[in-house]
Amino acid sequence: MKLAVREPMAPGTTLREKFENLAKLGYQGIEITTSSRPECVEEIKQACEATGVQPTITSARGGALLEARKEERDQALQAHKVALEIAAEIGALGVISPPLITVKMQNRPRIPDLSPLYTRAQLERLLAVELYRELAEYGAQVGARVIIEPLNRYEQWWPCTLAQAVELCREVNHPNCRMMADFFHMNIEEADIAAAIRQAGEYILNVHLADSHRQTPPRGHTDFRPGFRALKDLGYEHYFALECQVPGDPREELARVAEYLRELYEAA
Ligand code: LER
Ligand code: MN
Repeated sequence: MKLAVREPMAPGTTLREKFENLAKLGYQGIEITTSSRPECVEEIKQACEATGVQPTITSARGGALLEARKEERDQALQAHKVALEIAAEIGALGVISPPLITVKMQNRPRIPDLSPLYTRAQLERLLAVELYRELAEYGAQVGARVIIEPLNRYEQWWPCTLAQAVELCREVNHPNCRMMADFFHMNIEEADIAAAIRQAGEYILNVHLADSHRQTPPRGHTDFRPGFRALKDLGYEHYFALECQVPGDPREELARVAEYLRELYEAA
């Protein structure tokens, strides 16, 4: 089991300290979020080389991919391309992309309903397919993937389930367009987490871990074992990244959680 955390969760002030601390605490990877910027690439590469901790994912910074205003979509498209370039340079799999999070969480203007020509849902979908195809093609050129993230209904109208994200990937129909599974969102949206994972199969390139109330496992009531079993059966070989609150002393808690998750995964 390869464990990672999101960059802001790693103890330490500088990137180098964060990488060093993660190595000591039993983590092999880090998802680059605030430092997903071209000027940080050298520092990330050096920290990776010195500690062996691998940057696994980058983030796109700026714009909103499915906003009503074209200039915001263009900005997001460009930001995704930069994040794909950074991912390729630092050896990360690709850029995470929840397509509608920014529009919903920042209360931005949504694509209008143009029925009876096209409904809003149809337009958002058509646009998503076009934009993700362009990004997948760009990803293939530079050597990285766009990784769509389904989120729960309170953070994104769609895609919310793994099946909806798989459907989107199938429509994009490009090997560099894939998706991920987040246990916090799955706990809200999936009827059966293990079945959803089995159906998504090889489309899953990344996993986020948080307990039911978005704190470190096992503080909540999510049973991770059936989902872990499904991932093991699929031969999932990518990272599991913690994305949650870390109560108490972060070093103690992160070390304890790494050990706990490894044991749980082994036994699943
Ligand atoms: C947001 O809730 C989330 O799960 C993040 O991974 C978004 O990038
Ligand atoms: Mn997530």
